[in-house]
Amino acid sequence: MTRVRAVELRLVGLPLVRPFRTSFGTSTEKVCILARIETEHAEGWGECVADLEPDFSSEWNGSVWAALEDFLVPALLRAGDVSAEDLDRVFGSVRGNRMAKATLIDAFLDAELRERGESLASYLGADRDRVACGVSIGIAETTDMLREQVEGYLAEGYRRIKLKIEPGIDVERVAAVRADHPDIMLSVDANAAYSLDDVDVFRALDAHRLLMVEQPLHFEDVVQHAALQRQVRTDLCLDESIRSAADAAGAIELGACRIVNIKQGRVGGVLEARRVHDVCRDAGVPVWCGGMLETGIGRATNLALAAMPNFTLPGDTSGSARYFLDDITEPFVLAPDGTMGVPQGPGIGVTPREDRLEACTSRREVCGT
Ligand code: SMG
Ligand code: MG
Repeated sequence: MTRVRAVELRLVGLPLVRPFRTSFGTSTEKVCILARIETEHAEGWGECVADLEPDFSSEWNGSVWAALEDFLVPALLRAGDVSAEDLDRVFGSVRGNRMAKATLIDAFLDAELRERGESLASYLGADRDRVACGVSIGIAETTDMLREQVEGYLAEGYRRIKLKIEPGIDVERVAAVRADHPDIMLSVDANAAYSLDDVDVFRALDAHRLLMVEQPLHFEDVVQHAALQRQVRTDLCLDESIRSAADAAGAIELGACRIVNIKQGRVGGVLEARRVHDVCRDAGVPVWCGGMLETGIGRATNLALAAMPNFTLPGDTSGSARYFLDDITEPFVLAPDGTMGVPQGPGIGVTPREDRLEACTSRREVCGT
């Protein structure tokens, strides 16, 4: 049990090495909120997965900052002696706002673990110290440009290639990449861009032996995903639709997916992510760690999560160089065998480099003493 003395919020921005285009837009810069929590004995870091706009989710940096400043940080400062497991209760009067809550829950847990000298990976019950990594490739201008990018990432060692797709830029691209690489682990992610009227697209994709089709339909429509899963052979995976362990249990029960993408920030932090993992494990559903173009802070958190036993598929835990010229932490480097080391130090095992943090910060606020 420990008391939170202060919370420092920062808005940081880092240019991406190449634009990242999805079915809902193009990002050229990573802009996110970092929280640093000071407890009586330690400090901890949390990174928010929200973005500049409410496109991937209904939360965005502006809503997260407001939720933190107006409700969540004051609740934490008022809470007195607590442990990370108490925070769901501390934040219980605020509905939703999972990405905002995750930022504080992860930062608090990091501080708690640093205080007792335990790594996040060990706390979560990780069963390995390296994890297999995949890469998510944005929608490219042309098929040939995509093929070239795939070639480059495979040469770096990535163990699974995920292609972003949208209506009209799908089957032909997948066919081209599959023809180049008959045996790679290949998947697609539609970010909710299709409807059940597009079932023929997914039937056509069946021919290309994809590992999965991620979030093909509307983010709120689990029943329709179940209807689609009955009509295609390829495993469906849900991302946006899974906001909690309860969502995961419901989706699995309905037959809406056979694989789950776990993003700890999307589900309200690593503690809920562990519950999602457990629900899926008990149902025999494999999971993998999603990514939100995190800086080294969020990446360290993701790597610890990805080392849990039911994370049996390579995640979107790519090397820092795939995103940034100069990360906020020391860079995470992909080994030639396509794996990355899980941080072993106390907590998430990394901290921002002071000079980089200052250079990237555009807004800062300290709450508490
Ligand atoms: O972190 O490498 C990464 C990005 C992985 O494709 C990725 N994320 O829907 O899974 C997803 C997307 C959401 C990111 S939108 C900016
Ligand atoms: Mg996704």
